[in-house]
Amino acid sequence: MRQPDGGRSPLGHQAPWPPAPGQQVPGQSVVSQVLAGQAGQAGGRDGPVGAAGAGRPGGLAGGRVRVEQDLPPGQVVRPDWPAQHYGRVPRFRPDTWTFTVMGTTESGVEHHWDWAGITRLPRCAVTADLHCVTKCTIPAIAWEGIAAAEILSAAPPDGAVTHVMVWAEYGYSANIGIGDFAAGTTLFATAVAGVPLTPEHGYPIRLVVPHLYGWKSVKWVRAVEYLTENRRGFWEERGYHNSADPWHEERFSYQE
Ligand SMILES: Nc1nc2c(c(=O)[nH]1)N[C@H]1C(S)=C(S)[C@@H](COP(=O)(O)O)O[C@H]1N2
Ligand SMILES: [Mo]
Repeated sequence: MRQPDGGRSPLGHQAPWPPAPGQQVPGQSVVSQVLAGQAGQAGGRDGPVGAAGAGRPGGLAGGRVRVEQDLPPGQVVRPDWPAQHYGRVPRFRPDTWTFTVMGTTESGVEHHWDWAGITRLPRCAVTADLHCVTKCTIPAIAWEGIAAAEILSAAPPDGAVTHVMVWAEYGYSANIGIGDFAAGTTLFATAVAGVPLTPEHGYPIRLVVPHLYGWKSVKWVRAVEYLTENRRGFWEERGYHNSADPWHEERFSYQE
């Protein structure tokens, strides 16, 4: 198993890894940063982020044997599944909850679904690893939900759209290219292995983009905004990479 390498980037710079105590990293809440400072460590698979961890509904699919090449560089498998996010877990209010597609739609108008409408959309399943930029990988999560491509056909973007911003409760956001959004493995997950998402993992619905670092997999999604230019989201504005390809270790914005 490959171990964290001290953060040597593809460009040969020394990345700010491990982060200094108190430094914000995607996946660490304010609370876990405080604990990190107290424990004298931050992030990583043995870090205090996992201390608040929930149970793992998924499990390794079929006792799969993992070879090192399965993992993006610098990642370490973590068999449990702690929730990782910034801030608090929002409460789902089904009566007022809406899912909006806005921005540069083909028709020029916004699309809205209520929760009942979302649950009527065709469903799909994708089993994939989740790679957090804090270097832990949660293997083989059996996601179920609605393909992002389904949203694209139900609420088509204008031909000029190049990126989407995915918005969550409390203003969290992440930007991805329209091609990443349209990819066959990108979905809005509502369940794992037949069980609805837990609140910590994004209930009632979250984006999953398995081929990008985890901060792009926005939990508690409320809106998708079609963009005709690339605009940075929450972590992308705070020193993290705009593209976030884990196979190329696109962790930090200085690498761009
Ligand atoms: N709304 C929201 N979504 C979020 C985050 C967040 O802070 N807020 N954290 C991201 C990060 S950094 C990761 S690694 C994954 C973790 O998902 P998990 O907690 O289900 O493992 O959620 C992502 N989605
Ligand atoms: Mo993360």
